[in-house]
Amino acid sequence: ADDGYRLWLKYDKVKNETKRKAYAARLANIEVKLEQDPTLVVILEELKMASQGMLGITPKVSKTLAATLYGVTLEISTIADKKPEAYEIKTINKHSVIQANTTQGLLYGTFAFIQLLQQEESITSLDIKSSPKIQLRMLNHWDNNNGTIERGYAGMSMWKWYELPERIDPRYIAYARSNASIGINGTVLNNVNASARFITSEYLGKVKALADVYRPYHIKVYMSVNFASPKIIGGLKTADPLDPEVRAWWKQKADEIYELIPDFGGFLVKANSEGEPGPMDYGRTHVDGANMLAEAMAPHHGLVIWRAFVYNADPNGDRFAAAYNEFKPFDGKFMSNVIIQVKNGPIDFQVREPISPLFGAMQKTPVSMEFQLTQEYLGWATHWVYEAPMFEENLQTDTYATGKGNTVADVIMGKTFNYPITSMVGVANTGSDRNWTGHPMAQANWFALGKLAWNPNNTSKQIAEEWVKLTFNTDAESQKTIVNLMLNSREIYVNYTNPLGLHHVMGESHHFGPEPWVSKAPRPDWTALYYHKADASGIGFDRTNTGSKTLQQYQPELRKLYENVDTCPLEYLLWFHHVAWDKKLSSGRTVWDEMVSRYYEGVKSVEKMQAEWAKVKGKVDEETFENVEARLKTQLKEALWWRDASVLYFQKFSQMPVAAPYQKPT
Ligand code: GCW
Repeated sequence: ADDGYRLWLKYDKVKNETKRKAYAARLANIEVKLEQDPTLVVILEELKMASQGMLGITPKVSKTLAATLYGVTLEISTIADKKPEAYEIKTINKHSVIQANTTQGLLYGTFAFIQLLQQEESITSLDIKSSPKIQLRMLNHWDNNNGTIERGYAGMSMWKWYELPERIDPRYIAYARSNASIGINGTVLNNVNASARFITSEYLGKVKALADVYRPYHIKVYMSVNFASPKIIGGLKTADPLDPEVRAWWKQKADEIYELIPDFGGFLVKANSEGEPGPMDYGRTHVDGANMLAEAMAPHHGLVIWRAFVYNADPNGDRFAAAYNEFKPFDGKFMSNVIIQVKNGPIDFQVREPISPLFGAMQKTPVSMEFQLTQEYLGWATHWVYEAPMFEENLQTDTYATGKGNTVADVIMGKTFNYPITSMVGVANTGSDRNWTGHPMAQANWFALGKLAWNPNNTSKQIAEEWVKLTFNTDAESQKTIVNLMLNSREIYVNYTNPLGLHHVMGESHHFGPEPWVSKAPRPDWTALYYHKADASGIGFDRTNTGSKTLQQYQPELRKLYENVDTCPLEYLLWFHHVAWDKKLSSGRTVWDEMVSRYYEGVKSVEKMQAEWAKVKGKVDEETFENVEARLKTQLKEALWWRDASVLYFQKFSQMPVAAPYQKPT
């Protein structure tokens, strides 16, 4: 049985015998045309593991290999694409040649080559050239030092701080391999709600141990920092970014870190957001705060990644507007080693969000994309939601920043404004669960982040197909079934939870299940009522000129797409409009009937998912089959809960009946 621990790096025996023999002939000999290097060690180890598992052979490694013999050549040489992470895979006579400018490129080329074998592709005439379109491809872990994970649904933290630095858990290496195999080159080890303890000397020694493990895999370590650290652990009276002592403290801290970890990536900062400390506590600005840290990091070429997830608790305001209002005026004011990390949408990782207006607005200061892999608002680890279609939807949205044809993907790739730093981040969905992600299918979301960060124009379909092939060594028909399940899963979840552009109607604080009735919360912009605004007159948040006017933050062309209530795509309707319950929609149904139908069809779709999944019984390993089967039962139960709670609650306002086809209880 497979327990999911190996993720997409399965390396099971290649079933097709002809192919296996052909691969084995090639992998029998490896020619190494480069100097000894720690990355070369892990490359050879990976090739060995892959060969032993898939082909039942152990390659012979040598410095030269006769052209008359079959083999794999690893070579550092100058290739056409000068990017340090680029690689080429070619077939030259009897050799499969993997070439790169650096060992890092070679590492990615090697994984790409192994993945071809895993997918049983032909390798007889390869001509592949690849390099990443984004520089920083990262996971952000929201892990705390007591082992808990904020919004983590797959067990506890995998970093065992109390065992470090002495003991290196084998999982750290498995983690590094998995990330390197999809091109991820950075990891933020701790929660953005950061404990200052992580940058004490005690913890830095532990962080160093992890950095040493990840270095050969070219995964740089970053830390989230608490802005008030100079006070909390430094004994200073203030953390004011303009205070000379504070500035000196951070400089010294940066020096201390780089002394231990010369290739340390940088700091990630959540400041003046949800109660976290920040420069505004001292009447200073985001620029003052970020630049102070940037100055401390600059001599070491370290980065400051400053988050734009900010909002102020104004009961009559529009949280949608906050990040743009706070950051747009500072465009160009940040130091060159600062990047602003923006969540995909304007609110908070909801099941569907329009793009954050900051994409396309910041011309002189680079912004990067923060996606959430952990399914905080997407059914935790019990609902099957493949997130790549959601990411794709945002990445392919045109910002019209400098005219038509400037998608979010273009912006974050640095194409639109020539950003010197580019980055895409996923808030990790990993934990100590044996299969890493709790829901076995959620592994695909981690995989997708790597593939999209490598190339934001990759499609969710391509990625799903590849992941399924790597993960399930099964027949083509079953693969297709699983891919289709994946591709439909997110829209199904939207339908039974937040149809028509509803958002933020989930359970308060824990963010699970429906609670559209929440009217009191520690902050007014945490209640559901603030967002859905359902009343006798209708439902939805008016962000047009008759409402909060926030649509004005978009370029006129994008604004136009959403502004007109009659042409606004139904998926976004309640994001931008307050509409009467009996308003007729383009679907021919009233708002109420459309909502109801989506809730009910959503639930039915989960039943269909169960039926589809049943088809792969015996085609995927039993353990995964049963795991997913059981989770789908929970999903159905919870989908019914969402549907019934939501329909009943909103019916109080609509006072309209549930349409006939949906009146019979399921
Ligand atoms: O979605 C919200 C989460 C918080 C999280 C915050 C953030 C780390 O509910 O738990 O805090 O986002 O992104 O900072």
